[in-house]
Amino acid sequence: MTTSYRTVYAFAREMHPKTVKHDIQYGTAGFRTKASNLGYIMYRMGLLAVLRSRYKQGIIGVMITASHNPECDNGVKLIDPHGEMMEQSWEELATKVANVQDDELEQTIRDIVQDYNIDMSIRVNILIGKDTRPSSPSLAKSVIDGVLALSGKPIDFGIVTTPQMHYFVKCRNTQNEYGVATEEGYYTKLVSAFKKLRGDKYNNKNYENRILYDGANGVGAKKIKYFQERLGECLKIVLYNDAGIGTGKLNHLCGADYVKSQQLFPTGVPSEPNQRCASVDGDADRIVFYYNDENDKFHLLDGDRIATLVASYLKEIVSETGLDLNLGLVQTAYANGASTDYITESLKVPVACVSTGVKYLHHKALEFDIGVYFEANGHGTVTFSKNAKDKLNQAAKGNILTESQQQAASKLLALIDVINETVGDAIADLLLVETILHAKGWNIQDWEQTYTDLPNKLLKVTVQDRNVITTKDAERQCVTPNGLQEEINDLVKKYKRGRSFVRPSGTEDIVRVYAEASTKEECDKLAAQVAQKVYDLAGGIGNPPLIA
Ligand code: G16
Repeated sequence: MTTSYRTVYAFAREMHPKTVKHDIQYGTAGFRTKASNLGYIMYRMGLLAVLRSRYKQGIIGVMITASHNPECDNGVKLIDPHGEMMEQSWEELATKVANVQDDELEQTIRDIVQDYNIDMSIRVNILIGKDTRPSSPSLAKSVIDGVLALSGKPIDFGIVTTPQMHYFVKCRNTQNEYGVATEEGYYTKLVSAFKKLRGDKYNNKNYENRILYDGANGVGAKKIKYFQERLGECLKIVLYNDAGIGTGKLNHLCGADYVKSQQLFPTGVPSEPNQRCASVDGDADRIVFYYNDENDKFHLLDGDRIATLVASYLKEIVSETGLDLNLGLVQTAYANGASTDYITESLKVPVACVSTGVKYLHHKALEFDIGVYFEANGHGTVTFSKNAKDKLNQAAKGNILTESQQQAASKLLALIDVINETVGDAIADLLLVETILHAKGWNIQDWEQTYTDLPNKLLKVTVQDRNVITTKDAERQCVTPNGLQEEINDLVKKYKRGRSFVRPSGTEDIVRVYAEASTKEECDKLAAQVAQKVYDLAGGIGNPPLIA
């Protein structure tokens, strides 16, 4: 088979011409912007996926989603053969391919082929998935054109969650060793492991097997139905926010991002006192838990809470197995200070802090035998090294350990199958949390009582060019604009347990401000004051932030 490069420019010129003058960057989770500006980017990512696939000699995934963003946005990210986010060194290439002029595209592709010594005769399959955004089908068509232009074979998985796509890619590349690369295979793997761990006793002490589920009016609402069918009475998932495609309701006043960033109960879910609820985001790769108490006070259990729950449980089981496996936890600067104290001081699990973006957390987690990573926004999972899996498999089978140690090893092996190791997966994480709460006999209040969060606040500031903000030290320190970090330091000093940082978002055209302090009033004030400094020193536009 030979690939003709001529179609590359012809397709671009006739069907997918570059429509945006300014450059767009491969951000925290790929390209993300107004859907109407993305046609040519999608086509070009189809081209790049084929190059990456031939270079890696493995199957590559392309996911079309803008996750937590509003319905009018869309985005695209590439998934590497292990089911992970595309290697960072290729992000620059992606940005280059996305931004060259149409008549430079063919040469850019030729240059990459030459520089990376890519064998263009290799037959490759590119898996394509999309969320429920109305713009997704036509954008998928553009990706397919890109794949075909370089003689790749597109395989369309239709509407799926982002973590399902990561799972499919990994399954295909491991010849189904990781699982069967179909939706059915995914449901079967997760549900069988969950049921095995739960056994016949659906409730346990304070734990009740009922949860209210906010589907964010997205793909997470569609796919949870397959779990409802399979789980039945074992776990009663009551679905809310399942509006039709194109109703404009995706992530609107609901979903994990809304609940976490606004710290509010979502619309569309009934408020039942002390009832455990969960919200996923628009592509179901994040989840947060929450409840309203009898006084209608809202309580949030976010990604930090999930991380601590999971790490503490894994630590218990690992010690029951008697095996020597190192367990570590990875967070970002957004992690609540109280959670980090709890992990280091009470759980005595080592913690690493990395920049925002699952790609950074995932890679750090791989350094441990068992790496738990979660962003405070509810995006995370657990990774297990080959060493850990080998030891557990031997322990579960062999006679070297006591019976209780063998049982613990078998339990941990089943737990691995409830987890989607490739990326944060809201539904797999839901099943994991439910498994742990059930095992501990805990209700959501028992879970919450493990430590007390410091009040915290997230704000957004709109500036002319968010790239004027640069950071270091896992985004905890601001390098430019000059003087901003000093101003933040001066403000933080005034508040007990004060902490604040700013960073440009990689998924929205804004700067994010995070603050925490010992009281809610002080935290709100600190956040607003830091936001004002960003507005003043980083070229704020529109209305200045309000100072509480
Ligand atoms: C994506 C990334 C997350 C990140 C989030 C917000 O999530 O996968 O790792 O935390 O964006 O990023 P930023 O603060 O740079 O806008 P999602 O769920 O939107 O795909």
